[in-house]
Amino acid sequence: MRVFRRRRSSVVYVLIGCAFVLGVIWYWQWGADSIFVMTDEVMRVRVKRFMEYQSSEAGRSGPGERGEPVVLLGEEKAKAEVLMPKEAFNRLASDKISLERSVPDVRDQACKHIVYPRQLPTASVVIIFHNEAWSPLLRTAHSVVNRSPPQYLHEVILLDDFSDKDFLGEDLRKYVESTWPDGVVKIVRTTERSGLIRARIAGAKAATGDVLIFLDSHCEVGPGWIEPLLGRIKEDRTTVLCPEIDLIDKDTLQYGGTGSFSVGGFWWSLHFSWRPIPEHEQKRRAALPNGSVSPIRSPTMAGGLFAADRKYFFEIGAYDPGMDVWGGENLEISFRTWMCGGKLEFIPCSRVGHIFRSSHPYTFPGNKDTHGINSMRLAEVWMDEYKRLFYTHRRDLLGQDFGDISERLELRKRLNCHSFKWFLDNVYPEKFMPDENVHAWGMVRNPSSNLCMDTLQKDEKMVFDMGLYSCQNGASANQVLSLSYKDELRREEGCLDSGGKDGDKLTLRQCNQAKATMKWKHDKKKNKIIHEQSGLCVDVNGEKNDGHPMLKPCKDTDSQIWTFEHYLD
Ligand code: LR7
Ligand code: MN
Repeated sequence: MRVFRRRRSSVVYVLIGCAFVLGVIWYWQWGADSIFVMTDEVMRVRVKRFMEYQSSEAGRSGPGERGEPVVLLGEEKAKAEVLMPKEAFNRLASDKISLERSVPDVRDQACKHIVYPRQLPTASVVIIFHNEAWSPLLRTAHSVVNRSPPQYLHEVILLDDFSDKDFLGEDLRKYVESTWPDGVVKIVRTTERSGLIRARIAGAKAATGDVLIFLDSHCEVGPGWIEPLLGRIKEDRTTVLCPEIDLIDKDTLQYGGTGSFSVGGFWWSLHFSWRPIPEHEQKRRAALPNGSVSPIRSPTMAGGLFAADRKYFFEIGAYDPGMDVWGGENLEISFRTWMCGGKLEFIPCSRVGHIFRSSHPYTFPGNKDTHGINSMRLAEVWMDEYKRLFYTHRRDLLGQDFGDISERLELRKRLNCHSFKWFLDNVYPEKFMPDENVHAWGMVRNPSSNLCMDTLQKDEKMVFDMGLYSCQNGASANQVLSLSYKDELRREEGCLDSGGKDGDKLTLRQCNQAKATMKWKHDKKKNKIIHEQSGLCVDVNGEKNDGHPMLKPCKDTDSQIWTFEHYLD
């Protein structure tokens, strides 16, 4: 009896086992196959569409084709000007241009000879938008579909960050469904205004391709843009990559190519800056294959346009979800990528155009200074003692509430990231620190007048004459100057220069170590500031002061006495 029962149950097991094996075989043979058949069909549609666009592109004609400018005249011009303040770009010109216009191939010749592996990871292109105008948004989507080989384009996600413009609701849905019935373009919507940082996180979470590529909602991608990004990530999944950003003119929508001469930097006020590719990086690249178009290591990125392995993006902490609306996330992801073991690179052979607008065509809920508060979070989590240099610029922010950063601090610990000093030493050694490795820094004061040298709010990227203003006792970043070990009187990027004649003003312009007219001597006993080349002294220009320090023959007078706020030697 017992034996029989055991035998019967083993028969059941064998039957279950057989059923399972048959099931697996069936799935392999038919189930999986039918899925493949479906995919093949969709892929066929996509390949056909791609080939059709590619072969028709050269013959296209109409306004703005090949990225040419659209110039409006008469009544249209007047209308466009009325719209300008609201849209911050020429919407009428944009609306005249085909959503599928061609753009010029601005790549370096050398790019066209690079052969990428046939097997590349697939991309989810995430385009976030809040109240974007119709034509730039859809032109972005069309350009991605038309210029990305279908086998690499897993999907395009239009991530609507709670727009309230009517046409971005049903109309957009219908347009997308009828234009791309194969489903390659998808719309995902947030249920509240998230701001661009959380919107990107939502887009990344919705994505299922191997690689994430983020774009702003007013871009056009260039020919061959996607392969160099996917190829490099296949080579090294810890790279975060930016295409080279071309300029789409906000007035004429002209697509203009830029060269590959710049990398990203930052101001201590935590705004992004462009700077020339440093020499050490040029040297490193020269030794690489395809040297002139090889990836360029960059300390930071502008923010909107980049690619990362999807899993890696989340491994290194995606974004700080505590950041609101706009600003700061670009430097945060840059510092974090480098400090936590990744690399940030610009890819010269991948070109994407972006409309640079004059202002934001959307509201900031609560009128908050989101760049300021987001940057506080960035400084507090990632910049260690160097956050002091940010607060020098933003004393107004001291004591303001920046929310809870404990999870980001934990992330930094968990990933065992380098210090900010490591980042400065290894990734951005050119970065000038106003209060380190200098003889003296801070306010430069003429005690008898209590006037201090002052930029008078002028933009340091411009050339201007240094001014004078009543000393603000360390409260104004406009009065911070440093006397460097190289005898420069300088700010972050600009140095004081002078023609060296009696009465010449002190002009702030891009530092240049080769320039003898940019060298100054100061000793704290005599308290003079001497222009080395001419031997003249900086003078507050006495009673006749016109708001500018100037060079005068040296003499024993109060108007030539200067003290620095801090002396380090
Ligand atoms: O609340 C918002 N929700 C959104 O979805 C606010 C904005 N957005 C969308 C918006 O529709 C757009 O697609 O976010 C995107 C970026 O906003 P923009 O275009 O107003 O920003 P920007 O181009 O002026 O600013 C740059 O810096 C930002 C800092 O937060 C972002 O990182 C932007 O992506 C970034 N843009 C670029 O890097 C493009 C190249 C510019 C350069 C140099
Ligand atoms: Mn933008």
